[in-house]
Amino acid sequence: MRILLYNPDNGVTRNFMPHLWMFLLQALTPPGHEVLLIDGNAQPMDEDGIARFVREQDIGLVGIGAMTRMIAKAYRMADAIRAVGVPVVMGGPHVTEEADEALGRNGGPRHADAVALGEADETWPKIIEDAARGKLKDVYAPVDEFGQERKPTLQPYPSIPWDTINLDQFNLVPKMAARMLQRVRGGWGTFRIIPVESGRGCPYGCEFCTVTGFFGDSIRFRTNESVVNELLLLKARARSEGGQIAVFFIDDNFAINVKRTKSLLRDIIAAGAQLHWVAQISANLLRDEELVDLIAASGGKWVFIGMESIDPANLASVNKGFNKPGEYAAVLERLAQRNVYAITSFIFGMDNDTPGVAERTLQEIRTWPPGLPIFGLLTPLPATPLYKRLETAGRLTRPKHWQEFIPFEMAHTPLKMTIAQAHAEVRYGWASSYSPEAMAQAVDSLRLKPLGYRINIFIARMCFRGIYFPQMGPLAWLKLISQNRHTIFNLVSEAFTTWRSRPIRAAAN
Ligand code: B12
Ligand code: SF4
Repeated sequence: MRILLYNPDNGVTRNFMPHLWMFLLQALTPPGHEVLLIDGNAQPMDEDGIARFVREQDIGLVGIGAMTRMIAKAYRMADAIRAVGVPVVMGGPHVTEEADEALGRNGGPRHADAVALGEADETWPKIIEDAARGKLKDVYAPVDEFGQERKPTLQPYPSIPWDTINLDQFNLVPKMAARMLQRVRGGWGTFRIIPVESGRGCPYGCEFCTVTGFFGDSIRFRTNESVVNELLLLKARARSEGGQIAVFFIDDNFAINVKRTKSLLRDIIAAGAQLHWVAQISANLLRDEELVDLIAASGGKWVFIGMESIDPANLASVNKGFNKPGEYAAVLERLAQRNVYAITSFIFGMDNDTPGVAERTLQEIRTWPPGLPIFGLLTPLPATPLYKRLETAGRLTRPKHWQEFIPFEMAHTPLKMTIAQAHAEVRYGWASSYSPEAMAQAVDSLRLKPLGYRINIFIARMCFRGIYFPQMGPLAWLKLISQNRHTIFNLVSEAFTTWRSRPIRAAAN
């Protein structure tokens, strides 16, 4: 049977990275089947396009995964596929919480033939077997023989054949530039960000988060050896194709067990498996100097920190009191001293937020080393404690907000500001942080660092801006390049001067 795994785009920006679930399920597919992957972020498709694709490619089963944010599009695509007679199985965090919605059991239309609840590592082979026999069940739950929920151990962990998988759709280097960049030092004909997990689960239980409920509060880790081997495979691929691969450790809190993280990072260094990497780590765990040393030595370049708010009352209200705003600056300095920078994520519209929260937050941010600030709105995702609290209090203004997804539109009213005010704060945060002046300032603040760091932060800022300001097509990018032409000109001239001075220095020597 030919199987298509599909993940829809979010309609606002292109994701910089493919989704791990696709590669994982592909690796877990029993022999005798062929699995094709389409990530809507890399290969945009509409309903007609996907219906045509499954017919022309003789697809026998389509698996669709989606977060809540993309579920409306996922349902539309599923409807189009089912309309041409091909069965659809859906999985991922949204349908796990809203299986009845996907199966049309709550009065709405049916979108999926089957739903895979929770982690599907062990149920996926069974789903394929049933689909091949034409006997799909409605629901596949990861349970043991006694009907108790069972979480995959991650030991052993499937080996994803990164050396042979077709990754053509996941290259961040524009086609026009690829040939020229292949010859740049180290080879830049391809640049791929690849998701790797080293563990699953998070015990912290922040009120707005799906993770503790979905993956559980006990953490499961892969062996160091299995992670190191995966990195070595990726490194070999990058070398063989004259390109670059960076890794995103998608663990929710990569240093949740500091001792184990240190041991993994030491093993990465010992095996020479360093690649540039990004990971999510909470600020409280970055107090440890030795950990930060190892992060830098093992290739860590960016750390995503869910700061959420600079107001301790807000943090307490969402069960994230372990974040201490008073130590944010020291944590970021500690990272920056080792040339590691932070993606600092903030949520506005919390219950203690009042108008002006964005400027108050920006005043703090301006005192920190440059990074990539991102701003979102508090969103009640299905089955989270936040959803339940707001529902009980009768505060949900759009209880089924995912059915009509509107970017940056709240689904409940915050206590001390209106929905419109909360959005205005987010807009202010993005506009102030990513204006051409702010970009130039971020680059300039790294003037004592080598040029590479300035280019890195500039390109990262150009991309991150797209999370809020739609920049899907070449025209949007051209406009952005023109707005930032002074910074680009300065960086290019400095690069040119550095390049020209090399032979002169060599000759002088
Ligand atoms: C990496 C990541 C991202 C990446 C992008 C995704 C990517 N390219 O990988 C980035 C950083 C860009 C990102 C952004 C966002 N993310 Co995110 N992200 C994650 C994260 C940390 C890891 C995802 C992952 O790979 N997990 C590991 C794999 C193995 O698990 P999985 O995807 O769930 O897949 C398993 C099962 O769900 C199931 N499955 C999944 N799909 C399918 C499909 C089929 C057919 C089947 C059978 C089974 C199946 O089988 C898999 C194996 O067991 C998760 C948290 C987490 N730990 O999962 C949050 C998470 C998915 N993100 C979340 C959110 C909210 C967001 C944002 C909306 C945040 C924001 N406010 O901006 C944005 C939206 C991005 C967008 N595209 O629009 C939520 C989603 C909750 C929900 N109900 O939708 C999560 C769960 C985190 C949370 N705090 O709750 N994210
Ligand atoms: S620390 Fe991160 S992953 Fe863990 S519960 Fe909080 S927000 Fe979710």
